[in-house]
Amino acid sequence: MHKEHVYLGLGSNLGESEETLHRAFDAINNIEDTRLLRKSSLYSSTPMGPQDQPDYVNAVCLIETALKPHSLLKQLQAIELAYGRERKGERWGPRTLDLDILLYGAESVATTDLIIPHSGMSQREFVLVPLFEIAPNMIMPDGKPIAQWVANCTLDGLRRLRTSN
Ligand code: ROI
Repeated sequence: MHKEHVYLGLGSNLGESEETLHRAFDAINNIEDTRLLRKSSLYSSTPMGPQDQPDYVNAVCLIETALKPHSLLKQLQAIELAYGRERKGERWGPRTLDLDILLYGAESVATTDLIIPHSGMSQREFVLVPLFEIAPNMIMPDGKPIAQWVANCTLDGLRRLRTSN
């Protein structure tokens, strides 16, 4: 069975966020034909976008999966729903659990419901720093090393949580 290496971003800023992310790692590992290979520490981060919401807990993980991008997306959305995610139509509002496909092997996807590589990645320290932790030698879609992307983003507001991993 052909499997791809896929990086996922996790975020939560409602409820017991740290607990939610730990359980989400387990849920991801239980997706059919999918195995969790590596997970980052958990990080606390100030909200990007509207500031009138709680700080986030963020992390990333590396999985190996035989699922195609849209099948994987469906599984991730089911996990989000299982953790009480409500889609209120409010853009960039708070959420109990957000799971994003950041990179899917070397593939690009551009459909209305799914864009890979994830479009916000390059400016998001709460994605790049945990990604750098688990993949320090990664070459990004523009051909540059991840260290360079990290060096170009603002790191204030991001804090590694010692309780994790
Ligand atoms: N801000 C932070 N710090 N972390 C997130 O995961 C996150 N997710 C979002 C928006 C609302 C853009 N802001 C975020 O979707």
